[in-house]
Amino acid sequence: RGLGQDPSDSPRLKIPHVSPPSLKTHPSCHQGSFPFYRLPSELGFFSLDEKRCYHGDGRRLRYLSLPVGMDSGGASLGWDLMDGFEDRYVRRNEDEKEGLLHLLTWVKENRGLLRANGRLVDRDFVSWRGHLTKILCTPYETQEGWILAVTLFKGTLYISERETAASYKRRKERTREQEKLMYSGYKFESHLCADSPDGSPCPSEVVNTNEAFCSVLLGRLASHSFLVSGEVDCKDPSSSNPSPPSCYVELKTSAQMRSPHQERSFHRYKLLKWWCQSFLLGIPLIVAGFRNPQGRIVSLEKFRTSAIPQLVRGDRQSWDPAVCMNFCNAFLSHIKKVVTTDDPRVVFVFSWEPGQDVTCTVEADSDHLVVPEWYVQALSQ
Ligand code: 0WD
Ligand code: CA
Repeated sequence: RGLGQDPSDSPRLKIPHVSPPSLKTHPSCHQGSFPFYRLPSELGFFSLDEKRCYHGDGRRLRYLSLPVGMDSGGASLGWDLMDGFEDRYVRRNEDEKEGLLHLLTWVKENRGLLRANGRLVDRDFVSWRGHLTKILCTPYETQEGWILAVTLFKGTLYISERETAASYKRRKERTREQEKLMYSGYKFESHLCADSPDGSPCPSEVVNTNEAFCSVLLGRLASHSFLVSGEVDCKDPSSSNPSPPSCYVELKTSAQMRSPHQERSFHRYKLLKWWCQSFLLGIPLIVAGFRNPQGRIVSLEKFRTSAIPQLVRGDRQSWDPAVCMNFCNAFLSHIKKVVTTDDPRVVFVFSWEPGQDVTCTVEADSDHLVVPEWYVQALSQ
């Protein structure tokens, strides 16, 4: 303008197409002090039953029941985590992609709790905890990439994962040994969880991975407010702080360590994921079972989530929790900058592969919506 151009010249045609900026993921780009992170507060919860049906209550919440003598180290363990793999195992159908379904169902049923300041949902982001865990681990991840689909709807950004081609392939090519390993994690829960606060675990029960108890929490990371939901393994009835999420406990299994090399890789990879996952929801305690090569639990150990960063601090090639959180902060800011079209039919697809930057493409009228039509209808009423 002002340079004698024809006013009918559309500026749209003159500006070369600028693709959305990319984002660096290397740890060196995200060092610094730990950003502000508020302990999340529970706003509600829901349960998924043995048929994967949603219930707006806590019917699938279970209670931690540790074996007598665990604290003195004298527990007699030897639990066989392979027991029932053949005949008492009901597997969730992983071909059914739920996306944000159950979380959005909770939001729909509780939208009165979220409406404020002239917004339908007064939060910057809505997502599963598992998706945020992947974001936190990104600067240190060397194996698996991810795809996160994002839609802006009425001022809130919804983040939902898409399966990558590589993880689809891995899932379809899982060996029997890998299936058994997955089963063993659930079987471990059967040994430590009871249906009531003073009940006893039933280790011979059928393992059904459709079942879940999910907590829904409000959180804040720096300038980003979010609504996040994650699956909670159990509640500690004897917790000194009975209010959620402080009374929640995460259960984990891992291979018994027999060499300094195995110990290093436990610190470097396992503890990184365990810390990210539990820290995000404010779960203070992780109970870990170590299994021998035959699939029997040989020891139990408690990890305080807050103590994990100190455990790994001295390690060579260690990870830094501040880098994880700073990267998450940067990625959420990046999403806010890139995703500015408020339309449930528009999906911004962020992709990342180890060693590369985060890139983004846009689907103007997507076949794979993040925010389904029923949700748009329900919230617009
Ligand atoms: O479709 C999928 N691939 C997944 C679905 C992967 C992970 C979770 N989910 C489902 C969960 O069942 C839950 O209903 O999403 C919901 C929210 O989960 P989240 O807390 O955000 O997910 P995440 O933190 O990744 O996993 C929590 C737990 C796992 O605990 P461990 O200790 O293994 O990290 O969810 C369970 C598992 O117990 N889980 C699954 N449950 C059913 N199907 C699956 C799966 N494929 N993967 C993990
Ligand atoms: Ca678990």
